[in-house]
Amino acid sequence: MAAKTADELSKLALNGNAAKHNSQTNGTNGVNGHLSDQGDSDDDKDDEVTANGGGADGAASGAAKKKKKKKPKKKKTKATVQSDPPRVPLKDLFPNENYPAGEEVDYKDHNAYRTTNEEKRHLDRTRNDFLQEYRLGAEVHRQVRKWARNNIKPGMGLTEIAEGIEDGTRALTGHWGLEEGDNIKGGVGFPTGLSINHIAAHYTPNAGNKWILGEQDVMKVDFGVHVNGRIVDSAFTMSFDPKYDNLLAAVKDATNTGIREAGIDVRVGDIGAAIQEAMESYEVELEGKTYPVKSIKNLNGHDIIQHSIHGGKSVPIVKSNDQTKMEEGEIFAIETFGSTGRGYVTDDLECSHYALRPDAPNVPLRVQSARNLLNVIKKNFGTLPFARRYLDRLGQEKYLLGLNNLVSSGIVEAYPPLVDIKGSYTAQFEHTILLRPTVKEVVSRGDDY
Ligand SMILES: [Co+2]
Repeated sequence: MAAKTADELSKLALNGNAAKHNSQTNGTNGVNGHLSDQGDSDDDKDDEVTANGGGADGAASGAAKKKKKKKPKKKKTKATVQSDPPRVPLKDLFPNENYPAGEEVDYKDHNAYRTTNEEKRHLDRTRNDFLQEYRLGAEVHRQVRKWARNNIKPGMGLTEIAEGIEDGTRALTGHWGLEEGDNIKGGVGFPTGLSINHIAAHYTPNAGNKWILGEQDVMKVDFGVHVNGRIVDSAFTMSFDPKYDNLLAAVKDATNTGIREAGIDVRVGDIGAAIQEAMESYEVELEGKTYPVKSIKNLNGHDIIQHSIHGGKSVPIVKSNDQTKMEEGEIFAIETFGSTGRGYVTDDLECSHYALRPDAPNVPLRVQSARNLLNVIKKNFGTLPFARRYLDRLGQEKYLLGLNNLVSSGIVEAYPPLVDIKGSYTAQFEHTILLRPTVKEVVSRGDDY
């Protein structure tokens, strides 16, 4: 998910909100969610059928009995490879819970000592409670996006695509999110962004959406996985016509530049300058016209804190005087957006993304449906972003009045789609990085991007 630079109007409304977010560095909900041990995958069910089915009836022959003895088969056999579509929980594929590390990068310059420093190594070991959760979430992301990248084709509906990604995420984390509180333990970290062409971010279908992906479309796929509120935020761009290759290459290069420059004590404004330089060294030719690729100047990367996708720090993607430094232990989503348009986004289209604000004011709600809905949101999402579709699947109906009331009361924040000018094309790549005491871990890195 992207962070949009507050414009003057919303700055007023926010009323110093960013500072408040920033001071809140610990998780808000403190849910102790380890993965449930109850296997609920299709896979388990199939095994159940095999184990119980086909047994001999009352007139069992000796042969049948003998056969039974001959097969002291375990009740369940665990899958050792991921299925297609992905439905095997990762705890079955990694029984020792040793999830693969991301790309570990040594710090540079005056921080190079950290790699071998005994004190930092100790700190890394004692503060790594979140590391396995992060690595599990990242492996889920890689396996789900492998399916997505192999299977998403023009002609598919956006709803089908979004549900495919979300069901994969739910199955692999082992959290289908239908029982109260389950989605706070793990599962979908935020709504699946499927933003096409001039739409840069925060578009996901609402109920009844009929949008079909086209051959000439450029689609940003931005989805989140969380385990115990540790959100992996990573995105890529898909296109089906090679004419967009340079646009995608520019943004991939820009994001990798941001990842390379990021580190403890680094000023975010300097990262923005490096990102912009990489991004704007590209151009793209479309229908005989050459377009410079621009960094979208009011979209940013951001820090992530437990259960909150935006912690309060921003990572600009253009040159900036922002002197804010990255610090040890922080987690950042490094995301960049390139555009053939203005390089500036505004709110447009129907909203689908929402999140309970961590600093929600305690105001009396006169609308009954708003009170009920707030209860549902708190119990199922906490401060994690959610989509209208996620309310639908929980059986909520006619909630729009209540939802809008929560937004206007400042309790829930709406994240409407962000668009550049019509006719332009935008692309995005994003990774989550952990600024561990000893190394920078690009936890969501895969062999794809
Ligand atoms: Co993000």
